[in-house]
Amino acid sequence: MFGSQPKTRSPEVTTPSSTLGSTTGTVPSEVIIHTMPREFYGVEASLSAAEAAAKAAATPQPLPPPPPPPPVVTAPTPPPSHPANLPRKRSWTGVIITFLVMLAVLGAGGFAAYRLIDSAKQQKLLAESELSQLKEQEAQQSAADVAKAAQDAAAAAALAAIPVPAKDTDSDGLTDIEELLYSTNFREPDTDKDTFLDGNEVFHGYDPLGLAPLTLLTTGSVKVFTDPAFAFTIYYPATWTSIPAADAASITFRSSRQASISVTTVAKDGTLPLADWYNAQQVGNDAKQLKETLTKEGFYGLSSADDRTTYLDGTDSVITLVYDLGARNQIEYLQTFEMMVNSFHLSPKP
Ligand SMILES: [Ca+2]
Ligand SMILES: [Ca+2]
Repeated sequence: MFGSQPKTRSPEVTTPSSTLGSTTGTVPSEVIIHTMPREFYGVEASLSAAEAAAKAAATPQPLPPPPPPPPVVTAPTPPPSHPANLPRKRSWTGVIITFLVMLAVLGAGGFAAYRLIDSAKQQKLLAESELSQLKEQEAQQSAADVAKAAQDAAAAAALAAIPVPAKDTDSDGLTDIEELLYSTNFREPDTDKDTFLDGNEVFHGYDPLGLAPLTLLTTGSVKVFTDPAFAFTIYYPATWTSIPAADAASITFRSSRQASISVTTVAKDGTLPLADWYNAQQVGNDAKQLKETLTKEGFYGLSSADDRTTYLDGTDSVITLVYDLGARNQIEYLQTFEMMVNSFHLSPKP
């Protein structure tokens, strides 16, 4: 080996073959000596002690072997416990008790279900009963509502059928419409300032526009109608129209507002009182429901409660005066009607 046993070899000398024989034992000057590189002979062999120590120090030392792993400590195996899960031996008593408990639970559940179903049935019956009662109440209420609506409608119709007095602005007894007939001031209750109200003057036949003895006739506010058949006279507004009936038994004075006042004459037993005559005219007539009156001309009469019909006793005749409101449901000419009743006059029989 190269390292352990360094060889010490003399340098080889090479000489040319031509000159080798002849020059044995001597070395010519021109001889070339080749030496081997140092590494060829081994470095350690020629190293000094100091170099060897330095090399040894530079050479890495092998690592010490790792320590052995600690021994694995395993938990000690527990001792075998008592086999709790092992099937125990059942006794018949336990089975019977379990069976009885289950039977009791099932019975209680069934009873609860029965009570629940029964309660639901009772509630359903109660709801049906309440619904039936509610429907009956609604039907009764509906019938009552219908009846009440009919009563209200009838009352409204009756109320609408009741005529109302026309407007009288100055409250002098003449409606604003009537004030036009007599050319009075509808805002002045005493137009001529004679301390008599306009309505009162018309009622008695006086002219409300002038001092007495001016009358409605003298001022031209009214005209005189003379009935040819029964020989009576009566005033009527000058602007109204007189319309005799075909049978000449009545005369109608019509206003421009369709209201009218008619006069009808019928014969009567001269000895028969007016009330008896009235009661005999129609079943249900009761003269006690009429009001007695006496005209300015001295005629006894009976007037209806609404003052729009008057029966005058002509002894052997009855003169009926009727104020017809016409299409208007307002009382516009009541004072004029009273004026005409007061003006009625029977001519003496020849
Ligand atoms: Ca008036
Ligand atoms: Ca007056």
